[in-house]
Amino acid sequence: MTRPRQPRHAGSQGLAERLLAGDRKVLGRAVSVAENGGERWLQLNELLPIAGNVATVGFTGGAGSGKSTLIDALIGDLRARDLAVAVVAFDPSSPFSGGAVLGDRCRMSRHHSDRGVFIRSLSARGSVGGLSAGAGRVIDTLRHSAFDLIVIETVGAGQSEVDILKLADVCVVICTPNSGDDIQAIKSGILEIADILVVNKMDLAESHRTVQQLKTAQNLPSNAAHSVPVLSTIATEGKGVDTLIDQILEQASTSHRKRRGRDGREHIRRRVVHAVSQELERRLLDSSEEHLERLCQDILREECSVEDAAVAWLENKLP
Ligand SMILES: Nc1nc2c(ncn2[C@@H]2O[C@H](COP(=O)(O)OP(=O)(O)O)[C@@H](O)[C@H]2O)c(=O)[nH]1
Ligand SMILES: [Mg+2]
Repeated sequence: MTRPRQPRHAGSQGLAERLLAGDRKVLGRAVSVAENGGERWLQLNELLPIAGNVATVGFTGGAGSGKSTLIDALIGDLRARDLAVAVVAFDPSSPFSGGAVLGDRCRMSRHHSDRGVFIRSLSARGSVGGLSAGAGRVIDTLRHSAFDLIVIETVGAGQSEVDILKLADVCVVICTPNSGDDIQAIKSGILEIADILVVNKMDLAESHRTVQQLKTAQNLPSNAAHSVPVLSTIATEGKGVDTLIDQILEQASTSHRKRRGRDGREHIRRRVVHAVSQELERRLLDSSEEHLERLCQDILREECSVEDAAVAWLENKLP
């Protein structure tokens, strides 16, 4: 399929070229363009290949389960393996944005001065069309960068977070001992998309029991089709992180196609529908389409509501 032509923008051209050439200095700008969406994003996106190659791993779990601490330890280990990593945190309380939560500022600032590490916190605010649409654009953009792995952090709270995790090739769900996380996770449908379960805070009491419970649940005949590894970590001490990375990299190398097949279609459909509505909005706001003008007049004369007008306009257009 050929892409519809958009007017070229010199800035977008340079940005796309540098991004594809692996220039990390332009990443912040490219991510902002993607996050904000709109015309600039359409121009940039047109210049990028359809699919990027960088593998993505999503981390989710309750607030305070240790996602950020674990990702921080992961960054250290990946760098020791000479692998470059980009982190996108969709978590308003994330220390990546707050800066002060982790306490260990030296460790974080080491990452910040390291060109092999890119960290960005995003919020729903400012992103056109909500969290998951903005996330999709940002992750698509990073997939064209020169990193070896993209890490996504989300609090596993709602549908938009589940949507974000579906963008990831590998999904890691973090539980903590005795917190009822496992039950919450099942409720929100997160476990269905987990590829790896991690019990973090193994230094706490009852941790082995939690691991055992999750392993038992994995082995139930009803779960036979979706049995995933259960790993243990102590994020604050970096324990278990090496094994977790091995597992992530192994799954990332094989799971891209699997995920696209499993739930990719529905997810892509959602994104296409969203993109259609964005594009429609852009075109309609710029046009003086006759039927729309007439409906606006009707609303002003209080002859119909905005909702009635919207339905009337669409029914006139759609088959
Ligand atoms: N005891 C213990 N505390 C941990 C561990 N991992 C993280 N924490 C602490 O849990 C708190 C929340 O961690 P954070 O990474 O911000 O959680 P997030 O909200 O999931 O990103 C912090 O005080 C961490 O120091 C662990 O393995 N053991
Ligand atoms: Mg966090």
